Amino acid sequence: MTERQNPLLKFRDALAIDSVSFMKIWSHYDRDESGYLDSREELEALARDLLEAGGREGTSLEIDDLISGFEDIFDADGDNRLGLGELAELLAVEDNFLTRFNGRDALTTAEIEALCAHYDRDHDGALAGDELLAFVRDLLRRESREPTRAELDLYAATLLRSFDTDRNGRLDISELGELLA
Ligand SMILES: [Ca+2]
Ligand SMILES: [Ca+2]
Ligand SMILES: [Ca+2]
Repeated sequence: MTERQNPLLKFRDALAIDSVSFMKIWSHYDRDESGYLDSREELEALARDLLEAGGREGTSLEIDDLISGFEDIFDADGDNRLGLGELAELLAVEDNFLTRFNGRDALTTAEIEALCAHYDRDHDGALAGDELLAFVRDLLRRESREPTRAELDLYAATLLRSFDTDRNGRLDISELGELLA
């Protein structure tokens, strides 16, 4: 049996989880990639890790209580599963980085560099994978609506089709410039 990893431990003392780490956390718990934390197994893994990050080895009663808590408090639309936005509320993810650019049509070069640096967690000079999804999620949330995972994937693919001019599957600074300048 492989050792279970708890991605939440890393953030035990953090004030907020950054948006790219949040996308990685999401992928960790949505094991069947359904776009929701919807099975007992997924919710239980999340509950157990949350208790562990709080310094407790949860009993099955505590885990059950916490899962009911998810449903009572965080399942805002009452569909008995957690969507992307609902988990973001639960985990206290950082504020949307892009709100600082609200009302602006074009960004300056310095602003585009700052934006790229914010999402480019592996410092390779481009946004790809979870970095790109986190950026897209924040873009779509500027319309003050939480996108679904399916919408994120679709929109990320659309952006790549339009702006990934060298077709390497990632958006670098100059490509982001085409999008945002
Ligand atoms: Ca799922
Ligand atoms: Ca990167
Ligand atoms: Ca590219």
